[in-house]
Amino acid sequence: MERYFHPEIECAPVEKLRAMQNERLVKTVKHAYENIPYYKNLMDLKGVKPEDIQSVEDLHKLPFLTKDDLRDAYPYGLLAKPLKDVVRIQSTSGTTGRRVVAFYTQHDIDLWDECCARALMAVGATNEDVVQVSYGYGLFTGGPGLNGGSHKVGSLTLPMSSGNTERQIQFMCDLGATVLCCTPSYAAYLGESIHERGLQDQIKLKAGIFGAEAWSEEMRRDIEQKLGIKAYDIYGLTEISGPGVAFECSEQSGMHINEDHFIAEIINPETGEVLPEGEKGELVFSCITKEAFPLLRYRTRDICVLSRKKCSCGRTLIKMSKPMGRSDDMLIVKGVNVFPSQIETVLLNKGYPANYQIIVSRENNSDKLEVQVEMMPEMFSDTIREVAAKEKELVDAMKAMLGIYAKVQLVEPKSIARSEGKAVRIIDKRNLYEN
Ligand code: DLL
Repeated sequence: MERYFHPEIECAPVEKLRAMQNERLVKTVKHAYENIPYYKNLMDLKGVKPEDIQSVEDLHKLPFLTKDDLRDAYPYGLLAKPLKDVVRIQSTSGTTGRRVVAFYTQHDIDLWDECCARALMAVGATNEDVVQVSYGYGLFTGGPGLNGGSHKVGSLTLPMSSGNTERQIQFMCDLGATVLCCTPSYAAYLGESIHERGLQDQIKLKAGIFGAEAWSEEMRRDIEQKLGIKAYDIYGLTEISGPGVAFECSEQSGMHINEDHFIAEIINPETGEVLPEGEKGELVFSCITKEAFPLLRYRTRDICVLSRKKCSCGRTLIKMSKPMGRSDDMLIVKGVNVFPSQIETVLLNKGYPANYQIIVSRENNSDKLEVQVEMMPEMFSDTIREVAAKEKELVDAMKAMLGIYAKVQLVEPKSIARSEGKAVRIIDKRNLYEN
């Protein structure tokens, strides 16, 4: 039996949803224009006034927002509420320039929790379930988001956070966890670890909600088989709230977008032109219920397809495909967002030329990041020990910049292939996206 957290919305006639979106969009544009000087300026530059936006049809008139705007306006420049009304921040990894800080009023947290509650109920969770949340807690949105959703459903919530696999498995067995929330790579790793310990029979899991990084259908089958569960996808990003912007239902083919809170568009990433439903392009979101951080036409850089085809679960909310790639060069390694420019900054700061290559692979369901850097010619006569010390210095600097370990290998000068056009900086061997 299909379960819904808010059936009147999730299964509402499309016209009803559209009317709700129109009303909320008009309100949010006015709110953003009046309370965010940075955004008012962008609208003024484009010659758009709040009155020009009367419905979703007018959305295309608004300027786009990008990560660069978030950087320019860091930290408070896109905040639409006085600090006294704001109760929380969440953030992505990365150093100041790349870090995204999102703000929430209590109302914003409540609606985010509801989005996650919808995702949990869509995989069958009820107040009789035991939900193990093994996403990271803290600044990352994964833990707090699913934690809030689980509370809303009334499930017993295990706020495990990530890591400490031994303890994860012990709690899972002892407390009889029935729903697992974590990254797909960690789910696969947990599955393997449970098998290694011969504990399959003690696991009561029936479903899992996995997202925050790309994963293939093959990986889904692997996780389902190892953990004896149904594995569902969940999508979101810090800028827009966190997990629960979209979630999978029993059909397991694409994720329903919570359209009463977020309007989705697909654009051509080169030209910014809005593409018709069914065409592949970059996903753009407008938040229409948020108070503190109501981003409008935010470019996610995720490439996907939208579809309003009838879904067997009964929901009428539009669906997005699994992301099929990115329109920028961001990598997600061990769930952490990594930009090649951060790696380049470390190298340049340490005096290395920008001749490097980033190699990402996955071994035993765990991501490995390696950076090959050309030595400076004068290092050529260094002893092995001296080279190792320089590699260690770079490893430490990368760790400080990225927050994760990257193996660094110093290679001979001129040994990294030069390209005639755009440098090929990234070799991603993981084949994450299925096109
Ligand atoms: O990853 C929020 C989240 C937490 C989603 C837990 C799902 C579960 P960020 O760290 O801001 O937020 O990273 C957002 O991660 O633009 C996508 O590129 C990628 N991403 C998120 N979910 C998926 C998914 C969280 N299901 C960025 N499949 C997004 C593929 C995903 N990529």
